[in-house]
This record gives sequence, C-alpha cells and structure tokens, in this order.
Amino acid sequence: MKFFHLSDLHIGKQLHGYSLKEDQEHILKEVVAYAKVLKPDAVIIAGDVYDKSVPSAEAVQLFNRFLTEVFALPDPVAILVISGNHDSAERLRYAEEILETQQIYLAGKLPETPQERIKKVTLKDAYGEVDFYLLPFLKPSYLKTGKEEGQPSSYTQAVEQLLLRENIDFQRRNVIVSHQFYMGSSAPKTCDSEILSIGGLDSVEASLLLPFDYAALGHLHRGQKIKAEHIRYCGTLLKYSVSESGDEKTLKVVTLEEKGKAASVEEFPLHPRRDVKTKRGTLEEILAEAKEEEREDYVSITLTDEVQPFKPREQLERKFSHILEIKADNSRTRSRVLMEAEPVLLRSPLENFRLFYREIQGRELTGSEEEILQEICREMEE
Ligand SMILES: [Mn+2]
Repeated sequence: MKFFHLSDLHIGKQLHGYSLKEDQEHILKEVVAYAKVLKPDAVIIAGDVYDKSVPSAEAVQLFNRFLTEVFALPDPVAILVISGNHDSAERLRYAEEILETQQIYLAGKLPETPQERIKKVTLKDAYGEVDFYLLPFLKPSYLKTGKEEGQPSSYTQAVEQLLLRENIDFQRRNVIVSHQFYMGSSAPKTCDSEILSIGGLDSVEASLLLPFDYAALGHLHRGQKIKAEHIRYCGTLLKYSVSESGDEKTLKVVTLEEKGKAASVEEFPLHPRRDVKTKRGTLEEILAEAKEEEREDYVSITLTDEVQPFKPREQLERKFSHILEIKADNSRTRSRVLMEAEPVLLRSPLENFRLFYREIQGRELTGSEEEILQEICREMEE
C-alpha cells in the first residue's frame, strides 16, 4: 500500500497580502505529476484543505481541479480527506455520499454521540486490507455525551474516548488520519503560519497513536515525527511564513507492507514557483547580491544600514517583485528595543482609556462619560 501524505494545503491563503493562487496551483500540479509516476493507491489530505471556512470561488475551483486531475489518472487513486480547524466540516463534506462511490472519501463530521463511529475506509493491496480511520479536527466540546460525567475535559481525553469506542482490531493494518496538535515527550517544532492555542492547551498525547501502523497527521506546518517513526506530520507543500524560509518542503510518500513491518516514508523534492527567503545586509549589499532568478521570490529584507538609506523600498522593488516586509536592524533600532523592554507600568483598563482619550480628543473625560466607562469596566470584569 503506497499513499501520499499531504496536509494543510490552505488553498486560498495569502502571504503578507500576496495571493498564493499561482504558487498553490503550481505545487498541486507537481503532486499530480508525481502521482502519475509513483502510482500511489491513495492520496491522503490530513486537514486544512482551505485556508478559510468559507473559501473563495477561486479556492474551490483550485481544489476541484486537483481532485479532478487525480481522479483522471490512468490507475485509480483513492482520495481521503478530513477537515481541519480552518475548514468548515459541513461545506467540505458536500456530496459526501455520492463522492464515496468514486473512491473520494471526505470526513467532515465527527462522531458526536456514543452511537456514531469514525469514518473508516478499507483499501486492499497484495498483503490484504488496510483500515484508514478518518478523524476530523475536534475540540472536547464537540462531543455530545449527554451526561456531564462522560464529557471529556481535555483534548487527549476526547481523542482517547473516540478511539476506544471503535474497538479497533490491531491485528489488522490500521492508519489513522488526524488533525490535532499531537505532542510527545519533547515540544514539536512549530512555526508562524499555524494557529495554536497558548500554552499547548489543545495538545493531544501522541502515545494514543502508537498502536497504529501509521499516523498521517496534519496541523503543524513543519514535517516531523512525533514520539515514534510512524507518527508523522507531513508539513505543508509550500512555505507559509517567513519563519519557514530555511525549511525544505517535500512530498511524503508512505509505503506499508505486511503487518508488523515498519512503514517507510520517502521524501521527494518539490519545486515551488516562488521561494520564501530572508535577506540581511546593507541596502547596497542586498542590491548588489540580488540574482535575476530570485526576482519573483517572496523576500523578507532586514536592512542593517546605520544611516537610513534613500527610498529603500523603491530601490529594492527594482530587484524584487514580491517583497513581504522590510525591517531595519541597526544600533538605533536595537537601542529602541532595549528601551521598550524596560518594565511597563501596569494600569487599569479605565486608566488606560483615560490616557488614550486624552491623546485622541485633547481633553479629559467629563463626569458622566467617566461614569459610563466605569460601568463598562465593571461589566467587563464580571
Ligand atoms: Mn494548518
């Protein structure tokens, strides 16, 4: 059994205001080209197909084209998709039952009541059957147990409850597809293009997935293993933030042989239309070193000039057509950062508003205005 492990396509995403449509189109075409050659049995998308729960018509068209091209390949390929936290589960599972007859499995709906089950898809190869469990993104509150004592209090408990209900036969080959923040003993590598809750409150204990033959995960945008070789995030196909500029994005192809034999994961290089890069130096240095082939790349530029150069953006735009940001790092900005790092006085919301009001309006609050605000602050605290 060979399958492509994809996740976090975030179709429709923008990068610092630039539409990534052409980049996403280009990279999905490369995935299709790889499928033509490598002939996988399945393509798995582990959540965050779209960047928004209400994707643009353009984004829907792009995904539609990708599905159509995979579907049109000479050798049949099953397509398995779960919804991520960015997707609308209901919209993603449009025409779910009809599409299933064509080997396109869309899991958007979570088994909410104890009677419902996780969507299971069984595919066959020379070694027999493989069960794929498609678990869409979930929060503990999504599960309706009907009584308070059974209600999961953490993300780990919620996933555990759902898996226990399945009575999975671990003598068989099983793959779980899930979109959560799984954590092993050490903290996973995160980056700026993900939205995670502060302090990892949404984390799920990865050891729950150990009994599976492979865990195809989505949510984290950096490809990585969690806790074991066979529990993996594939990472995004494209760099979705400046913090990923040094990463190498690859296509992950998983092969499962007979039960008991470890899954193998091969990585294939991807060739994005535009790279995401960081540049650092004086304006003169950056202009002199700019290469023609990086003209279209997305660049984050840090200028180290001690004296503010003349119209830096205009000059840089002659060399780079997709500038994400221009930052300054010199002794002045560093001393400013140091000053800002001095302890900040903690003021009450009311005091802060008074100061803000004075600055904007040029006068103090009147007595009645002050009363209204006191009332609002009280309500806020309650
Ligand atoms: Mn994502």
